[in-house]
Amino acid sequence: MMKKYLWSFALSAIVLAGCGKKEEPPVAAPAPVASAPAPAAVNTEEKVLNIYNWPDYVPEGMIATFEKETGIKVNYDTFETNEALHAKLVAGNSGYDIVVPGSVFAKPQIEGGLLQALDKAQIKNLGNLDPAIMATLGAKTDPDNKHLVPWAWGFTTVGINKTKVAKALGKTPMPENAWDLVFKPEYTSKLKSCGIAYLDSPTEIIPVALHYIGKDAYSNDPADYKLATDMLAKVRKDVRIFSSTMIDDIAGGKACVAIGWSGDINIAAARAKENKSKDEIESMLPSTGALIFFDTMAITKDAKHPNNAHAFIDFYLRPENAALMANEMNYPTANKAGVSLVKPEIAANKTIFVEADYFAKMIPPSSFSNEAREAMANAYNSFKKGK
Ligand code: N2P
Repeated sequence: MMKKYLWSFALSAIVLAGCGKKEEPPVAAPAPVASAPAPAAVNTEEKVLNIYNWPDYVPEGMIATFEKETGIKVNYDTFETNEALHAKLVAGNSGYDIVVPGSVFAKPQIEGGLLQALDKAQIKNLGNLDPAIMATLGAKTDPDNKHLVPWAWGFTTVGINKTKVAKALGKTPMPENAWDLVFKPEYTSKLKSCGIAYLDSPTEIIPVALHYIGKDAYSNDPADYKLATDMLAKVRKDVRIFSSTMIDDIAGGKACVAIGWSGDINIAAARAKENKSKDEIESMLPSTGALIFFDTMAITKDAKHPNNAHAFIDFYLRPENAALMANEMNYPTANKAGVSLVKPEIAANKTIFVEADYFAKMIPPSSFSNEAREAMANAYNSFKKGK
């Protein structure tokens, strides 16, 4: 029992230490409902909800259950990068009610007025969330937790097809730091034969590269991006795929090593097993740490169905739905009430619910200025073009 929660305490400790506030009080659960409740407001919105989320993030059947229960028809679309979602929000009139940005992007989106404040009275399950995680989000990204509700969290790391990597490396032993497999020419020159894949997004790759060269992963200094891309240029010719279909690429054998997201790598591992592949796929815990992300639900400023959006957020926050997400998508949930419902084999998987000592090494998310993000995109695009 105790052990399960260690990561969340560790998380709040590092993140809060990082911003010089050691004793941030945890966010209080919403006050209990008064004895004479006001009659529930009638939701007169048309029975439609438009959701925009990452692929492979919602358990099968969850949307159908919500639709059946509420009579609300959900249009569920997916995006592959924070950049793609951000561009839609900045353009306006996205048509989406709920979006799920990473916290790194949610911060400028809140500041830019692209997301609306939640009506917490409509989200009675808010108290199920882990106060330590909410305090972290509140301190770094969303003051007073006004806009964001975590969907899941996870980390960007190295995924490998152990069988193929061992074969391609031959006599060269596995490096101590798994990041070497994707960034060090000594390894990439060998692994290119079985396929190296990178996520296809500046804000996924440059921060990891910055971390690898010993810089702040969330540096806002373009000079640092230059150093990161100098390092990346040395391995560019060895990178086969810039991927937006990483699960298939790893499980289907197109890539033997990848920079990817922890849960997706675990999904690929499970899929390979289902397909009776003899290859073993593993999500690594690099010795210098991996990069944590939080993906958060928010309601767009111009949402046409804000009441339906609140109803869905409340539905998702039921402990059993949070546990379903962790069980099926292999990402840890920020829903404390749901943690005890997570299957033992998922709870025990150290690449999903990582142990406290590894947690302490991980790099918590921060954010970038708009100018820095642009400079990063330019650096990334020239890296990708090989120029
Ligand atoms: C989707 C995972 C998204 C994680 N399967 C990165 N934000």
